[in-house]
Amino acid sequence: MRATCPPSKLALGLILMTLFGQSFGYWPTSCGLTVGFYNVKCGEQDIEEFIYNLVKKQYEEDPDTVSDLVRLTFHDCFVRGCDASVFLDGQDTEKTAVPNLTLGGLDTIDELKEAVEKACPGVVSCADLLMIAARSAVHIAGGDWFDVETGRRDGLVSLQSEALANIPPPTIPVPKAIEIFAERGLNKNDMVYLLGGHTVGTAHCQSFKESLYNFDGTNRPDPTISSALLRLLQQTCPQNSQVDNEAFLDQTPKSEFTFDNGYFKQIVAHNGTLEIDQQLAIHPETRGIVRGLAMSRFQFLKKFGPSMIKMGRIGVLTGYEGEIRKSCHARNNQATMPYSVMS
Ligand code: HEM
Ligand SMILES: *[C@@H]1O[C@H](CO)[C@@H](O)[C@H](O)[C@H]1NC(C)=O
Ligand SMILES: CC(=O)N[C@H]1CO[C@H](CO)[C@@H](O)[C@@H]1O
Repeated sequence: MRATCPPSKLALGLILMTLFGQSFGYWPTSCGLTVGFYNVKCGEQDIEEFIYNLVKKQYEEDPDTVSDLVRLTFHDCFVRGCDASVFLDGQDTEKTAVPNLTLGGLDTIDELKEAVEKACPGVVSCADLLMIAARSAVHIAGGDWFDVETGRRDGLVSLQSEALANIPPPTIPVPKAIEIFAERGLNKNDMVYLLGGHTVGTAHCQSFKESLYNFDGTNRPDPTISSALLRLLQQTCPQNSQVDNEAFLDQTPKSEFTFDNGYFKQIVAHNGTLEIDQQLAIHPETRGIVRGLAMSRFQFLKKFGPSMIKMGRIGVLTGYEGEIRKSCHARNNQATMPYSVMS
C-alpha cells in the first residue's frame, strides 16, 4: 500500500502551486490532493459549505452523526487507502467483515451523496464526500476547523479479507498499534491524536466484554479499569446476556458526542472503555502524550485536524485512477468484473 506520498509528486505540487496556484483558485498540496479541489467545479455552488449545512442538520437530529462519520474515515483509510471502498455493497466486501458489523453512518452518506449529486452531478467522489462530511461534523461537535484536502477518486475494489487484516482489534497492544500506524505514514503522536476520535460515540459490549470478565484469559476483570467504570460496564453488559448493548467511549457526562479532550481526561483516570483506550494512558510509549492532551483541550483540538489530513493521504487514487461513483455503495459499472478478481 502507498502509505506516504512520493516526493516527486510533492515537489511538482509545490512548483505548480507557485506557478498556477492563484489562477486555479486552489493550492496543490501533496499526494495529488489539493485544498479546494471542488472550488470551480460546481458552478456557483460551494459544495463544502453545502455538505456542512447538511451534516449540521443531521447532527442536530442525531448526534451519532459525528461518531459515525469520524469512525468511517478510519475504516476507509486503513483498508486499501481513502478510496470509499468501505461503502461498496457485495459479497465479501469490506463492510461484511466482523469489525464492520457495527459501522454506522452508511445511510447518512447515502443521503449526503444523493443531495450532492442533485447539486453537482458526477463530480464529487465518495472518498472526498466522507472527508468533507467528517471535518464538518468535527467542527459542528465543537472541534477545530481544518482545511481538508480533496481530489480523491473512488476505488473499484473492496475485500472482506483486507478489512479483517487491516482494522485492528480493540485488544491490540500499543506497540503493535504504533507499528500499523507507522506503516501508513502516521507517527506515534498522530496515533494518539487520532484515537482522540474516541471522544465521541459508543462501543458495543462485544468490543470490551472480555475486559470485564476474562481479561487476558485470567477469568478476572482488567485490573487497571476504575471500579466505578467496571461496575457501570458490567451492568450494561451482564456476563451471560446475549444482548449487545452500547457504552460511551468518553465517560464525561454530557460530552459523549462533543469534540473535546474529555476522552483523554477519562483515560488518565483509568476510565477507558476499550482495552486500547485504557492501555494508551498506561503504556510508556504513549502516556506522556496522553497526559499532555488531558491537560489541554486547546492542544488536542489543534492537533486532531492535521493528523486527520495526514490519515486522509493514505493510498489515495487521483488523476485517471478509480472513478467518481454516482452512488457510494455501488461501482458505476457493476457488470464489468466481480469484486474479488480485480486488483
Ligand atoms: C488502534 C486503533 C483503533 C482501535 C483498536 C479502535 C477500535 C474501536 C472499537 C472496537 C470501537 C467500538 C466499535 C463498537 O463496538 O461499536 C471503536 C469506535 C470508534 N472509533 Fe475506533 N479504534 C481505533 C482507532 C480509531 C481512529 C483512528 C478513529 C478516528 C480518527 C476512531 C474513531 C472511532 C469512533 C468515532 C468510534 C465510535 C463509533 C460509534 O459511536 O459508532 N477509532 N473503535
Ligand atoms: C469514571 O467513570 C464512571 C462511570 O461513568 C464515573 O462514575 C466516574 O465519575 C468517572 N471518573 C471520573 C474521574 O470522571
Ligand atoms: C453494515 C453492514 O454492511 N453490515 C454487514 C456486516 O456483515 C454481515 C455478515 O457478514 C452483513 O449481514 C451485514 O449487512
